Amino acid sequence: MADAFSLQRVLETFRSSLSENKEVYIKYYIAGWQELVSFMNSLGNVFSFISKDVVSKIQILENFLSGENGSNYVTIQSMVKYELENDLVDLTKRGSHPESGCRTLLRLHRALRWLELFLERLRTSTEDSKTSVMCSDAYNESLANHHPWLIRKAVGVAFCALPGRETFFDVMNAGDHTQVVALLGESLPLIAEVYQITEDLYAKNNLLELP
Ligand code: 1Q0
Repeated sequence: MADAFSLQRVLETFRSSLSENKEVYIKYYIAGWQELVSFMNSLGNVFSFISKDVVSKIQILENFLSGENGSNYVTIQSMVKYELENDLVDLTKRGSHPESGCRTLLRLHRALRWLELFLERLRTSTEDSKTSVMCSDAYNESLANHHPWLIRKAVGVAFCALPGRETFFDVMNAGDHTQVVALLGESLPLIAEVYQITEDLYAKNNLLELP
């Protein structure tokens, strides 16, 4: 199957998202998320409320990118500069710009931290490790801090429906366990780098708590 999910492709997309001078291309950043969404969809309907939210955020960013001001949305850096300079971001409470590129990307950015923590757990896990535990530990350490109670509950239910570790390794389509672990070891610094660059940029501009 040519278009089956593969960890390799996720890795390549995130790799393409880094420019030579360490800016992050939105086009590839959202392409990486698109790959992860197709993976999530293959896990079943319990996850559709999660993937729907990711898809709508990808769509918002895609619309900016293909819109008339698209040239300002080429990188996360240019987007932040453009939206801030033109007062296009609701900074303290939701107002006339409830769906700015900055606040939309921030949601994916926080989720990327979850992904990094989860994949690191998967990489170092042993045969009897439970994916639901790895997932929820990673979630509690990251995204959960930004979610209200109801969502945390729903997410908890979804985690119980996760396939086991074996299945995860299989669907990654990256060979046997040793090869998957090696590829994860290769991917994680990259995901961490994209995450850190965005984190620093948002911190510098005081954007980490956008409503
Ligand atoms: C594979 C299992 C997936 C587990 C996902 C864990 C994270 C759950 C987060 C769920 C939140 C969904 C409900 C919507 C919440 C929104 O309110 C919230 C805030 O947005 P807003 O507009 O209301 O302010 N949205 C978010 O926080 C965005 C959440 C995105 C979650 C993305 C999870 C992506 C998971 C991808 C699959 C990864 C598979 C990993 C293994 C593959 C190997 C590379």
